[in-house]
Amino acid sequence: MEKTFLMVKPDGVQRGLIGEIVSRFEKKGFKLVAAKLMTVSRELAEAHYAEHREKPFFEELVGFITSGPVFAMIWEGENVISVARQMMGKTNPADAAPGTIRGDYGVSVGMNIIHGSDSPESAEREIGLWFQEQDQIAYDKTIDRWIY
Ligand code: ABT
Ligand code: MG
Repeated sequence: MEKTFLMVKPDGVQRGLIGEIVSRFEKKGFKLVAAKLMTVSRELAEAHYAEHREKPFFEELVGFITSGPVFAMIWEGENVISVARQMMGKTNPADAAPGTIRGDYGVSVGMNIIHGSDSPESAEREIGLWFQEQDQIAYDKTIDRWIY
């Protein structure tokens, strides 16, 4: 089953949106596999955003993601990587449809509340970056037979 890395960014944590965001993915039918509230080191932030290292907004990005605690998660389910991205909405909340997380709660591209892996390759890379193998909990949910 597919897994993705999702993170409530510092703005989402400060605004009290952890529960709301977790609830959306739970209700959708995805399974939470790992989660932790944590502060982000500069080293981890730079590794996470390595693809943006040359971009003009890189410093701002690293500063933002290290500015307060984040809530890091691994979620599992059929097509969870692309479906979670759809549930998050477009990167710029101004373009994100109502009903998506960014569309409902975000205003600016710099503080867009949530991160989600954008491909199977980035999901694998980010899960390895943010979590240890033993952090992942394998368990069955009896409700799954009504979801799949
Ligand atoms: P992330 O989940 O943060 O990776 O966002 P997403 O994948 O939707 O968008 P990308 B393209 O990966 O943007 C990464 C972060 O960079 C910010 N950004 C992006 C800017 O501030 N200015 C820009 O012009 C662009 C293209 C938005 C994303 N995160 N934040 N916060
Ligand atoms: Mg991205």
